[in-house]
Amino acid sequence: MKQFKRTTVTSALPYANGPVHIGHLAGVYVPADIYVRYLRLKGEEVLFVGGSDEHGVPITIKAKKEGVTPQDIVDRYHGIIKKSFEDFGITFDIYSRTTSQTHKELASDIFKTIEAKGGFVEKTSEQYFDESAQQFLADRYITGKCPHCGNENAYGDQCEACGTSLSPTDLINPKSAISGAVPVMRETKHWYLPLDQHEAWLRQWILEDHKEWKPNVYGQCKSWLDMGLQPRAVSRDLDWGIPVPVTGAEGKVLYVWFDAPIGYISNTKELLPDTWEKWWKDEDTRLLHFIGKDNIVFHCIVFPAMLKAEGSYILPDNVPANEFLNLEGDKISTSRNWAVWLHEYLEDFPGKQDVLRYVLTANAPETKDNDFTWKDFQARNNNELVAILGNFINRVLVLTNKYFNGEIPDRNRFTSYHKDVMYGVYASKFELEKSLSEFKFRDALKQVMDIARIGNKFLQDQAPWKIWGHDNDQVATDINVCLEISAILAIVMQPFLPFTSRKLSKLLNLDVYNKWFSFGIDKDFQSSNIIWARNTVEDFGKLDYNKTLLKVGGYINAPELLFEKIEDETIAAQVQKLLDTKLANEAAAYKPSPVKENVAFDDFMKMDIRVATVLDCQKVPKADKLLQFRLADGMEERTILSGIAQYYPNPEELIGTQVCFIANFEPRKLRGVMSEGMILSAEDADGKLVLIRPSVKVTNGVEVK
Ligand code: B3M
Ligand code: ZN
Repeated sequence: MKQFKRTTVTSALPYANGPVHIGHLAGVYVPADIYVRYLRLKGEEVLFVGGSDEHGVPITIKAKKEGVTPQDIVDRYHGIIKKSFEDFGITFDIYSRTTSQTHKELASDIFKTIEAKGGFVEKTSEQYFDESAQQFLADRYITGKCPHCGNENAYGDQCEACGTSLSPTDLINPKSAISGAVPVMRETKHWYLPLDQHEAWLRQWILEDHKEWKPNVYGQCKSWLDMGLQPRAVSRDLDWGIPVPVTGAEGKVLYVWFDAPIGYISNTKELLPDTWEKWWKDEDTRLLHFIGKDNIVFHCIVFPAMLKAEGSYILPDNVPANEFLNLEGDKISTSRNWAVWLHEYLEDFPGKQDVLRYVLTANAPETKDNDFTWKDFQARNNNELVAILGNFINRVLVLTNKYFNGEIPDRNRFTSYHKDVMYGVYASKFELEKSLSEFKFRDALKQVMDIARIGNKFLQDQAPWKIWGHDNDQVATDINVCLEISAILAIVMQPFLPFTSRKLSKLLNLDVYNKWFSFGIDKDFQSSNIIWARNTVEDFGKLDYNKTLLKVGGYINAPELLFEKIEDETIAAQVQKLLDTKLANEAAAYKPSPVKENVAFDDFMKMDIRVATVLDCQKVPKADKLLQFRLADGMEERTILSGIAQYYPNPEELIGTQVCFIANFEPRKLRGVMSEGMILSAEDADGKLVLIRPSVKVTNGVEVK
């Protein structure tokens, strides 16, 4: 394998049209941050580039909806997103934006270079034009009826009801979303990247030279290539974006997917105006793109073709894309608010960034889509972080204080058994590095936990509390070994659990913590994080089977818990929050059924609707849906069966409440029981039936009119 001198790591630029959620973190930013922190730990030269993607049609649509400018939208969300990443300890060297001046210039320059080399083809085609708004319509700006499912509100690029990808001309009765006008076809010229001309080298480069790419990435590339590549338009008729920098292109901007990946380069240039080129043009630089699976084609095929056409840039060495994270069984969706937003998580779980980082890594969608559930979140916190990692560290700190007043004891009874234990720890560290080098973050995190497991088992087997007073030298040696394992944990956990690593380093009084502290970096957490990450290097280098990190005679600090149990109520509240979202979504999506044909007053009067009090209510045996009511109807009593059992799992709770029923409904026999009427319910948006009752108690038998 080629030896590189340095690594440029990019992570997808999130669209600045909404906040970021756990799916973003799990799929892209946590793995990228772990990887970068790991390289820094090893003392390697690495640059971590991030930023917001601030162009594209969805941003203009959101702006229009809110009556503000697209710039207002991106200013708002860029700030929120940047802060979320900082809060979660994502240690970008730069997080900038694609509306920066540097970016506009560089994107234009790259376009011009490709254009000058004849790397584009120009084509004229017919596209929908809105005559009243005097503009061409982006696919998203055209709505109409879906030819597949009949949904009246499908978009020109996709029907959200049935999920089919569409093109605007597929829509039946297309309408402009700007003016409501029926659009007309008009000719327009665009610049295309002729991907078909790039197919041969792409095939060789990906399918032959990069067989080591993750199977999900390789497989997607292969299927794109096997379908045959088509020229792709890289310009759009739109007024939000970077103007196409050639004459004759008035009113046209660069397609967002043309300018966005260039953002990685521009942000590097903004950070390092004099030395940026070595991160992008030197064959000794290894380029890595961390992305989600929906971005694979752009990073493995389109962007490399752009860079190749430009001619002076390196291509990615790997693109470790992840699959998707779902939430409680449903696809995460910004528009449906089906997400756990990072800023909201921190409001509900202050200081628990590492718990989320842990859960998202342990359950990362590395090879297939995965599901985030609050129950799993709780279980991993309570059964893994608290019970394994936190428990080990806490016992060690408490015992050191109890037996040695916090002083690190000597290990003069160090035996081959202790040596074997330490060997096990180093074997895990070795596996951890191997997993990270293969982008297997879940496996790597498991190695961290295995080190804690080794520690716990060792402590349990040695049981110093049983020999204290009989053989204190033995206890001293065992505690020394446990403290050493704790120190190793503080360092190897740093890429995964940076906040906990910092806390543990402080508790153990590790050199690295003290040095870090002397930077005074608590004041500025983000830069502190980077300095911190860089300064753990020394200790990672010292991690050597034959050496120790801790000095005998040094002191540790008073114990503090690293993690705390998360209670059932806390989890129930989060689940309830999601259920509320679901209900709100259903209510928002609800379309009342058409009103039925008019009825005359006399016809209405034929219906005898009355109020009664429930005397008794029970499930009908062997009938899932039926409840049997005994009602006091002001006359005698009557029995009515109603198909609402699944919505009232505790029917006895209905006793004493009032219901409305049709008294002159033809009696009929159901399951051998005569039902004398019909009880009235409303059917909610989700299909749930809810009993109708008077708002205050009324006399049994009165009529509803
Ligand atoms: N903004 C799509 C996304 O957020 C897009 C990524 C750009 S990476 C250059 O999924
Ligand atoms: Zn459809």
